[in-house]
Amino acid sequence: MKSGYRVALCMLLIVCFLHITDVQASANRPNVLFLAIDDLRPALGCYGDKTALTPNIDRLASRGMVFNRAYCQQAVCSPSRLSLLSGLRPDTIRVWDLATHFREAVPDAVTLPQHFKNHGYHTLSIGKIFHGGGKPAKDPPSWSAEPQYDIVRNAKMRYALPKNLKGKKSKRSAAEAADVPDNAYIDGVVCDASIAALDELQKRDDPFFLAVGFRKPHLPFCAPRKYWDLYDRSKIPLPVTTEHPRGAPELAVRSWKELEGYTDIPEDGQLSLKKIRELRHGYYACVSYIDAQVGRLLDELDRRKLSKNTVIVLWGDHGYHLGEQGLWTKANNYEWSTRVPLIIAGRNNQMSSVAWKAFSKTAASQLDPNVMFQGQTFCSSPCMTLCIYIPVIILKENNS
Ligand SMILES: [Ca+2]
Repeated sequence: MKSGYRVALCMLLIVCFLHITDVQASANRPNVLFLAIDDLRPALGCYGDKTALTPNIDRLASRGMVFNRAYCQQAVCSPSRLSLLSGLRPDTIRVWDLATHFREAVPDAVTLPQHFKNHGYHTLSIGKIFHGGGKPAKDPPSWSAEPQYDIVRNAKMRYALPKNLKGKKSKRSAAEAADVPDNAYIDGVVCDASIAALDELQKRDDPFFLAVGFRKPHLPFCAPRKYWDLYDRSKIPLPVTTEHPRGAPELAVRSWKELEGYTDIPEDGQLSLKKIRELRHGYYACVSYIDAQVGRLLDELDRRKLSKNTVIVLWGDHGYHLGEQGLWTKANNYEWSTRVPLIIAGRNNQMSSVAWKAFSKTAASQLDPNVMFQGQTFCSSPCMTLCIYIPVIILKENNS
């Protein structure tokens, strides 16, 4: 796949939203639930993963559009997130690390939530959206209210087992299974806060853009035991290949030193088969834990009769290696680390289906992906605008 198309898939998300909101600005404007899931590769049933138990995200996918060839801009949290949220490439916002704020290079950039805010939406952030710490975690122009749980440093929200609550370093065990409720960890707390926020948001006259950021399945793989118990560890497949690609340059197989430093990970990084199995089990347990939180939000939208007027987007900030190719975590350019889940569920399935068909037939065949697919450049092209507007107009006519 050409690199430009990788950029295009994430940009499509933004462009669809921008133009949908423009067209419907004076009519019936949908709410937006924007779900960011940290370090989630497409380990989901709806992506054909036969191990993953993700009934709720699969339920969302069944009424939306699943993008099978979505790729992040850079397989690192902050560059990926800030790129998607600004609609600009990492090279443009000059963010390739975890410490730089995009407004240093592009102070006047209009982010996705900021655009909604500028067009009459109430925008709210709960959990990890821009980034989980430091300067990049904050962007006041994007939000109508103070973000909640955007930076969390409390070890008690990260670990639950007594042995892991001891110590001062942030890295303790790389995984834990504890007999605790969902909100013993941060993501259950974020979900609780999001459900509470919906109560307030529904009372408002203006539509909402609610961004909810879950931190699992990012390391450490800590989840309530009931999600571990969904899986038989011995039946979770091992990595198909554990060798570096033959002939690959050393730089290409250099990965993030993220797993190292946890108390149960050997200093030399050589993992036993037992530990590999545990980590892969832990990742899937965390995916199911997050799936349950997504299910709670979907149920709450249904209960409040908000589903019919809420566009839902679910995306992962980058992919992940769980021992494949001898690599762990992210920060490399192989498929496992760059491919992401992206699901857009409109108020009805027709919206996303028609929009995607128009995009793929009209735009992708006519444009130079190396030039067109970036932020405002992409949006300002009459051709691209047309191909997005057409399905929106059709939908508007059908709905009127
Ligand atoms: Ca991440």
